[in-house]
Amino acid sequence: MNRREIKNEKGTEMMRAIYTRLLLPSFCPLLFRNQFKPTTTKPHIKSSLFPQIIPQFKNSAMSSSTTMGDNHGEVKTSDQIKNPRQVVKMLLSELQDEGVGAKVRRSIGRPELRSLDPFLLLDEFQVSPPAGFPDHPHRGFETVTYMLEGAFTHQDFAGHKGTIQPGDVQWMTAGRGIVHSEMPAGPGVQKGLQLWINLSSKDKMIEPRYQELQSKDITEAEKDGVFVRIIAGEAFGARSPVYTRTPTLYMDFTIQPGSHLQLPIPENWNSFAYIIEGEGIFGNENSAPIKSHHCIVFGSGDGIEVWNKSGSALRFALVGGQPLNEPVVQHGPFVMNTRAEIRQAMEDYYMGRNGFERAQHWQSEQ
Ligand code: FJE
Ligand code: FE
Repeated sequence: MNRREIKNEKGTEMMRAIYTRLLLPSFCPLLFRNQFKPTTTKPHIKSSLFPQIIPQFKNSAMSSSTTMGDNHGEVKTSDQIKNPRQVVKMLLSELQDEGVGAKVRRSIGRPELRSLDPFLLLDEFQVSPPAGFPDHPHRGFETVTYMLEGAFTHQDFAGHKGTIQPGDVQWMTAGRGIVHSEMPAGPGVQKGLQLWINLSSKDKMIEPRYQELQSKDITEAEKDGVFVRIIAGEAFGARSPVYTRTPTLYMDFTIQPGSHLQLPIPENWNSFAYIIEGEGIFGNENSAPIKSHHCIVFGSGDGIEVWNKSGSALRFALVGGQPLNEPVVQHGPFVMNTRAEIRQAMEDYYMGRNGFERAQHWQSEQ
């Protein structure tokens, strides 16, 4: 009996209560509904993104009670750093199973780095067909997918469809609810980064929205051997058109051997770097170089400094964001402020309400 039939035949309040209290907590295997399609053969699912409900309170490496002004006004234009941020944590992301047959290197979102307010998860994904991330929901945050190699096709329950190519970015504000599939668009390994950014309590239930930037539309800048692709925020006097509801900066830097970067980051923001390729020296010029697949968390300060003293190019993503300083209660792809709101999200998803209406009859084509 499917969800629709349950709803039609026994749609009483009592059934609803039994359904949400007793059945929902064990619904993890139903997250990727497509795996039960009779026409496709999909590998076994291991859903480590559906753990216990974990309440989190201001657990970032650093937090501040200062509130910032408007979204885009606070980035300093001068590159003078007076108080460089030091490395406070470093984490090597190791391959793990995710989605259906897919592999990800997770850094933020692992037990060692549960979250870094406002960031909830960072996955470097490597996926070959038929693996992928079939039909699944989101509520309460944004996902930012940045393609590094190959292509990924996205389809959602509102008819939104698209394929992102290398260098393209999809900035998806799930808000009150999205159900979608994210699958490799071609043969072989497709690689990228997916970042989850939390939304403040006032924004969690907004209408879903997409901002899609093709590689050719991403602002690029270069200065003294440092090349940057600006996905969000501002660097070297250039700015991205992306609107970040939770104030965020996201850069893809390539530093040539012998070059040095200084970049201001608003004082009370949290920030981290993720090394895509090569090795670099972060924070203190005399520290040991850090290699690819490491996530580097910065402490407080007014900006970052990075040196490339190796013989080959260093490429890393640099991300910063204004902490929300709100309670975080996460249950897999639902991220809210309270347990009651998580229960509500699960109920809405299963009953097809409050933004999940179209979930009832939709299935992706892939
Ligand atoms: C998932 C909820 C999810 N990492 N990296 C639960 F949203 C996902 C999920 C992803 C994902 C998708 C892409 Cl394209 C890249 C990702 C998690 O879709 F895997 C689980 N278990
Ligand atoms: Fe998703």
